[in-house]
Amino acid sequence: MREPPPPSPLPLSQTWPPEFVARYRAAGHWRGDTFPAMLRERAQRFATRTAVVAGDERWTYAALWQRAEQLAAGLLAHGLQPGDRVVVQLGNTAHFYAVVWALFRAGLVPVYALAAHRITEIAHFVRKAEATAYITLDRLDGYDHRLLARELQALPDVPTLRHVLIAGDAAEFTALAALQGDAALLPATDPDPQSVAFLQISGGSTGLSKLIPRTHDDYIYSFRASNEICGITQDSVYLVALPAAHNFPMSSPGAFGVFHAGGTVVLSPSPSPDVAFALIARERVTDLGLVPPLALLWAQAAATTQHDLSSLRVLQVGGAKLTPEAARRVIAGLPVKLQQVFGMAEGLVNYTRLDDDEDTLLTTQGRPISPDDEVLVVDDAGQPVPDGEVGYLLTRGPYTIRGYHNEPAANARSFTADGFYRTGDMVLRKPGGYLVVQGRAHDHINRAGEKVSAEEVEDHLLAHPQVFDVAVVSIPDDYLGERSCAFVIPRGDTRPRPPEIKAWMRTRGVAAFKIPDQIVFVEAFDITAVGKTSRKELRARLRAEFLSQQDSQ
Ligand code: OOB
Repeated sequence: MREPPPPSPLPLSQTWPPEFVARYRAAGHWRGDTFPAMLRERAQRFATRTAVVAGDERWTYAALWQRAEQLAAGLLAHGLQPGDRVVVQLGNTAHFYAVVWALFRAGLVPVYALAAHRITEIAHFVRKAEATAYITLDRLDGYDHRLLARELQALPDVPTLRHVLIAGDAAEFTALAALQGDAALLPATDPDPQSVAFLQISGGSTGLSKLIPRTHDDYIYSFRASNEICGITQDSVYLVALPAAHNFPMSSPGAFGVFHAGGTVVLSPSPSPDVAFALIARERVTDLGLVPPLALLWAQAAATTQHDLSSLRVLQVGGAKLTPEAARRVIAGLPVKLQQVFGMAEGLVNYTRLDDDEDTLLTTQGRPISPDDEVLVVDDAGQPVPDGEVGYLLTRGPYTIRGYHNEPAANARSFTADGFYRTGDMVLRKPGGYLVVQGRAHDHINRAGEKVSAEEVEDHLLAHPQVFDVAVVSIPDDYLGERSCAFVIPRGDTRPRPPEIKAWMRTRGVAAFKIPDQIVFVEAFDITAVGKTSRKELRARLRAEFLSQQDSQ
């Protein structure tokens, strides 16, 4: 067998210009922290405290570190090399933290996939990251991830992939539990604090998700500062009810904030109140984050629950817009302090502060973490608009990336020449710097916090033999916030049925949340007299027509 090419080293492409590096260091934001050093130090300092609770597993900090060291040594002995990228898909299981801690300890670079991702997304991440390994588990939520691993290995165009490692029953693959460690291989020194620690996944507002390179220094700053804002201490018991691999429950302040403080992270296998309320009562959970539809569901379920929720201190809601009325319902239904969180995996995170007045809490999405977060709200011409007027949000700061990994074309679009990230969000800024999110500039669907690119879904549907053309739009939805609707012009005389199209989409191996919620057949798209229309205009018109028809019914 031909030796696959070695993965190219990850460039330190996220270096901020020297004057910014100097500024962020001088301000004390960047302190030269690294993940392996932080985790080692926490494991010693909080050795006997409980770090992770998941199902029947209950690990102290010392036990988690010991597992991580063993696993790290095993991965290196197995042939992975420091700097290699590793796609990790472990859902909300204790394995997730053991593996991620191990990857940091070994100098390997995690690429965080969501449990919902399927072959199309996983293969894309492996290619873009030039990953050498995929770590997953045997089964999760009724899906056998070894099937996905087999499909991945059979692909002709993932030349860097050499290892598939499985937590649980590994079948023909290597079992994580079977790895034999060799501590001598473990890196003796800590990485450069400004090197890339991991790759996070973007919401993908145009086309496929992009990879977000976050450095040790920048990310650790973001959750250390979040801890102060959110009041996370070693007494915090934080419930991960959203997907653990998502940036919100990972770092805002999330599990890593809690590890930094020496608190306890409790993993919920599902965000449903039935499962989570029992865990809250049993573990005396104090803090957690939810997306708006779940927060509303929880507020309703709390009215009749038998479980004791009195330990709850702060409920964070973010990922999608929480309207003032929804915020009122959440506050009325749950015995807890509400905190709005408006963040993005690319960096910038805004929080309402715990002592904000009720109006701020209900009507804004908070203000940035850092005094060095620069926020610009601009018009179509890129000119700043006055406070109180809606514009495009641009940002730059000590934990906001300067570019996606391996995406020169997208970087030219998504970042200004002076390094501001174009978030794609429309906001208005209030005096005092609080932001109110108004919507998106790009076409994407924020489906209960899961971001779906209209373009990506259209691309899939266009591959269907009976689809002539398609436009995917977001439609307001009482439960999800937004749902996706595909307007389809069929090809030929026989119209496929919507369930057939949905089933076919599933065979494309994409995350289930990308399958259109609704499919509407149309004869033609009403192309204006000019004869040519942008997809953006087309989507906007279809959406407006659909909504006005709904209103008149
Ligand atoms: C979080 O991160 P992503 O990367 O999945 O999505 C970011 C996008 C934002 O650009 C915005 O469009 C939307 O999600 N968003 C919100 C929001 N929070 C996020 N839109 C309205 N109101 C909010 N409160 O979603 C994320 C990352 C860290 C912390 C929290 C959320």
